[in-house]
Amino acid sequence: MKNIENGFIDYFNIDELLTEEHLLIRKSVRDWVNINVLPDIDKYNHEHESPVHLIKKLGDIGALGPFISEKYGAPGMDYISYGLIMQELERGDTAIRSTASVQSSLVMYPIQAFGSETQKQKFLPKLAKGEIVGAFGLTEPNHGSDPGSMETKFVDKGDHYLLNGAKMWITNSPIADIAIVWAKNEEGVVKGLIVEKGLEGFTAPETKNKWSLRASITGELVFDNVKVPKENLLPNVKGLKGPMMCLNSARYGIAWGALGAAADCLQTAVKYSMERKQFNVPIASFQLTQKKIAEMLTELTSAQLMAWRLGKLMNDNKATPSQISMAKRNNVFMALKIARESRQILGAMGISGDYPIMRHMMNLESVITYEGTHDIHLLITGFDVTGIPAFK
Ligand code: TGC
Ligand code: FAD
Repeated sequence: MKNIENGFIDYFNIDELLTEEHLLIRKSVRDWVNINVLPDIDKYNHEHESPVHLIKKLGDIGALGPFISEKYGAPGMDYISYGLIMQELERGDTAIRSTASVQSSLVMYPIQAFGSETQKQKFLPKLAKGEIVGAFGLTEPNHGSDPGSMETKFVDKGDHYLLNGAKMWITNSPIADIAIVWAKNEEGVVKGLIVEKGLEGFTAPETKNKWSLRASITGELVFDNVKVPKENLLPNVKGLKGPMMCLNSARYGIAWGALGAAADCLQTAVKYSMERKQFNVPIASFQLTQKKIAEMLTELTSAQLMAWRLGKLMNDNKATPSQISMAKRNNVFMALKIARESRQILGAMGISGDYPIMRHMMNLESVITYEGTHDIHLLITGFDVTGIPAFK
């Protein structure tokens, strides 16, 4: 089992491309996941409950806003470190990575990039420590892939903004203290508002009965004549590019996160295939099992290299949205295929909660849809190559 046993799969010695600091960060998050996530995560999934007590601990290990400036109480790390953290968290469960990526890329990033100095000072240190939880409201009941047609709107009432509308499928909305809400002003221009919990007319009901991401809380954001203080408008961005820039950062993190889920499935399958005997030999002896393993390892290795290269481009501020789309799409699809193939190697055991594969597979069915569906990302690449948008 060359290069695939030491807690993670590294067939192409990609570790040699990482710094000592990267390796240390990865090890500390890996150890943290082993202790804090793995023992109970199957139970949380069965009970359709989120381990919310882990949020503050995520802050303690620097997993909330890793790339946000130290000036605001965050770690100020590079994008490879962010990717490695997402990879390790998703090896535990996608729900934990989702919480960290929403807080980091979809809540802290827009406040740092588009917020006033007062907003940054007020919210970022608490978000970094996990003392408050954030959510990101872009998707609406009638507008998912096409957020530009959003109906949520606000009007200027002199001393406040009046917000009306609804957002749906929002990670952590029922437990969020603040939500970054994207809404149109009277001119139809998309702007971002920081909506704080407790405002009259603002509710966040939970969306129950999910068969995927069961250890993550999902809900709505409903605004019925909510008076939002004027100082809560993000002053430094307008248009759909605001939320899309947040998505660039989150999609990048997902491209790494998928590596963690995939590696966990593949490692489980390889180990099982060496131990399980049929026809008096380990099932790993069969050519068809080896074909599955070899193909999965090849795909995972390609995805790891893509994530690493994208991380270097992110660090140099050179990654394009289309490159990020390609990596998100490729790596999540790779992880889902590996989960499906690994599950087959385990036979009936593959559906058991005693192994992580089925849980990863169900989670990945959300990941392939959120942050832009598999097909939308394909069309983004098509647009980049041809210059022709095939969305409409
Ligand atoms: P289009 O006309 O192409 O663009 C409108 C404006 O936005 C700009 N833009 C971007 N800017 C930066 N980065 C990007 N990735 C950008 N994509 C677009 C664009 O340049 C333009 O700017 P300007 O200045 O010219 O106005 O927009 P469109 O309406 O045709 O839509 C394009 C499309 C379909 C690609 C896009 O809207 C899309 O990606 N749709 C998918 C929606 C999506 O990803 N939603 C995610 C919701 S959040 C979520 O799922 C969180 S899951 C959380 C968890 O991890 O738990
Ligand atoms: P639709 O847009 O209705 O798409 C349905 C199908 O049609 C898809 O297969 C799609 O690819 C296809 N399709 C749509 N348009 C085209 C086209 N032009 N060409 C070809 N095919 C097309 N959103 C947030 O804002 N914040 C969150 O925190 C958040 N968290 C989420 C958590 C979970 C667990 C899930 C499942 C979703 C979450 N989302 C969140 C929403 C997510 O981003 C949307 O589900 C996603 O963008 C797709 O939108 P939709 O579900 O409305 O599907």
